[in-house]
Amino acid sequence: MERGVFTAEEIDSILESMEITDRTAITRYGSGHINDTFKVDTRSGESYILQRVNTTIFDPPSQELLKRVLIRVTSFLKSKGVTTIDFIGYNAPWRLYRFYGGCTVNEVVSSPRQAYDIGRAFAKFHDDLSDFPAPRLEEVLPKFHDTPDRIKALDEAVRKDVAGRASSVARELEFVEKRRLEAGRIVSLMAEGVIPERVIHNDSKINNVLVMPDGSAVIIDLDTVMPGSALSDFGDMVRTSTAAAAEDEADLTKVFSKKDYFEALARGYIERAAFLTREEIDNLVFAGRLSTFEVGVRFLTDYINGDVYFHTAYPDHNLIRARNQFKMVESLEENAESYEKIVSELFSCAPHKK
Ligand code: ADP
Ligand code: GN1
Ligand code: MG
Repeated sequence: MERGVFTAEEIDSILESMEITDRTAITRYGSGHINDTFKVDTRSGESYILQRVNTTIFDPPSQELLKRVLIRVTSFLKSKGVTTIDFIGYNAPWRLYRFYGGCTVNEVVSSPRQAYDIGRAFAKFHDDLSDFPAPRLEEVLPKFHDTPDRIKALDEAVRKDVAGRASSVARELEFVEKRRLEAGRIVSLMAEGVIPERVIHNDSKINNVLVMPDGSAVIIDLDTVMPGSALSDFGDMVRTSTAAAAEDEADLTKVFSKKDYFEALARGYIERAAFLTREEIDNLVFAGRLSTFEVGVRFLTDYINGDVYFHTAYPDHNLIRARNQFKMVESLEENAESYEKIVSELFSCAPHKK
C-alpha cells in the first residue's frame, strides 16, 4: 500500500483543530508499515508526532473503538506512573502526541545488551498490564494472532489471485504447506485454557520501543493492545530482536537468528516476567518460530493480494519480506534445540511458578 499523500494545508487545518498554530516544519517520520506518521516542529520549540491511523485497516467504527481502547490503556498505564503515549489531540483518524526528543529507535539489534533491554521492557509492560481492570479489553482487530486464520487468508488470496502473482510463489506456498499443521498450537492451547489470556501489545517489534536518553524504554504503537498470549509478544521479539538483518534484507545469507541475542532477550524477559506459567515457558522457543512464520504468511498474502495492507516502497517489497521471514524461520528451526536449552537453564534460576 502506498503511503497517504497530504498537502501542507490539510495538515495545517488538522493541527489548527488541535490548537497548534505555530508549526515551522512537518516531516514524514519513522518506518512503520501501517500509519502515516509526521514529526511537527513549532516556534515554541515543542515537537509533536502527528499520526493518521490507517483507515483501510481501521474502518470508521473501529477508529472510535480504537480511540476508546487507547484512552483506557494509556490512562491505566499513567495511573501507575508508566511513561506512555501522551495524547494531546485525538480527532479520529488523526491524533497528536508529544514527541520524545533524544530517543533512539532501532530497526535491528546491534548488541546482546539491547536485546536484553527489549526483553525486560516488554516483560515490564506485561506486568504493568497484568491487573488491567474489568471489563475485558475490547478487540479492535479480532483474531490478530490466530495463525490458522492468517493461513486461511493466504489460501483465499491464492484462490482469487487478483494480481496474477500466485504462480510465481509456488516455493513459498510449499514452505507454508509443510508447517500448516503446527500453526494452530498456541490458539488451541489458549482455547483449552492451558495458556492464559493476558493483556498484551501484539506488535512487539523492535521499532515500537523508544530508548530514552537515560536508557529507559517507552513502548509505543499501542493500536494492537488487546487480550492475547504473552507468547505472541515474546515470539515477535524473537522475530525482530534476534535477527541479524532487517526484515526486508534481500540478501538471505545475512538473514538468521543470533544465538547470543536470543540468550540476552530471553534472559531479559524471563528475569522480569515472574508471572509466566510453566506452559508458557515451555512454548517460548516455539512462539519465536510461529510469530516469524505468521508474519511471513501475512507478507506473502499481501504480495499475492497486490500490496493492499503493508506500506511498500517497491513492487516486490512484500515478497522480499516474506522470503526473509521464511529464511528466519529456518534459522529458528535449526537453533531450536540450543534455544530450548537456554530457556531451561534460565528458567531453572528464575523465580517462577513451577
Ligand atoms: P506504525 O503503526 O505505522 O508503526 P508507530 O506509532 O509505530 O506507527 O510510529 C512510527 C514511528 O514513529 C516509530 O517507529 C518511531 O520511530 C516514531 N515515533 C512514534 N511515536 C513517537 C514519539 N512519541 N516520539 C518519538 N518518535 C516516535
Ligand atoms: C506492522 O505498524 P508496524 O509497522 O509496527 C503490523 C504488525 C506486523 C509488522 C511487521 C497493525 O507493524 O502486525 O507484525 O508490521 N501491524 C499491524 O513488521 O498489522
Ligand atoms: Mg510501529
